[in-house]
Amino acid sequence: MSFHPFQYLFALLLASITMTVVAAPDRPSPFEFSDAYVRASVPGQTVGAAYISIHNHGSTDDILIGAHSPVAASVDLHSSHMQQGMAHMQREARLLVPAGGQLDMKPGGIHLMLQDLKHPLKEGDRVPVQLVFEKAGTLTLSLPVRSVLSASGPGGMPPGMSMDGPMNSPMQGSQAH
Ligand SMILES: [Cu+2]
Repeated sequence: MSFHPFQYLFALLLASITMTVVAAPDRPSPFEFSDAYVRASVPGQTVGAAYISIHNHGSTDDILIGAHSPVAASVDLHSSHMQQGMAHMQREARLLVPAGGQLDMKPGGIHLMLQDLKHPLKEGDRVPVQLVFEKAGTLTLSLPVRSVLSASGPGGMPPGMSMDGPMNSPMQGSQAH
């Protein structure tokens, strides 16, 4: 039995996709996680950002109320928004994960802010992140570290709540966390 080369390519592709998927949480939950990663840090960078899309397949709303990671002194829930041409971030105490819906995190939007990184985050590493939900409790995920290339640079954020310069357009939100 022989395989067409494309079948090998397809298998390799599937394997690589599978490897980037978030590890299973440590106990059953109504959630499915996707598009989850931590941004690789650059030398001198003391804050990081992580993104996770949380799909709630359950029949009750839940609320993300906190996060932790051993690689950061603390992890805050943040949202980003544009104000007078500047990207601003603000801390959120509670983020709704609606029943049958999802909470999407992405650059320029909602994200997890990793404060005071304890060591650099390199592409290929995996970072444990705990999510604390009001109802589901604490779930632990293992997120891959990805380097995110952007024309505006890796976005070494100052340890503050606002960006250090205007962005060219809301579509080029990769500079913001
Ligand atoms: Cu932030």
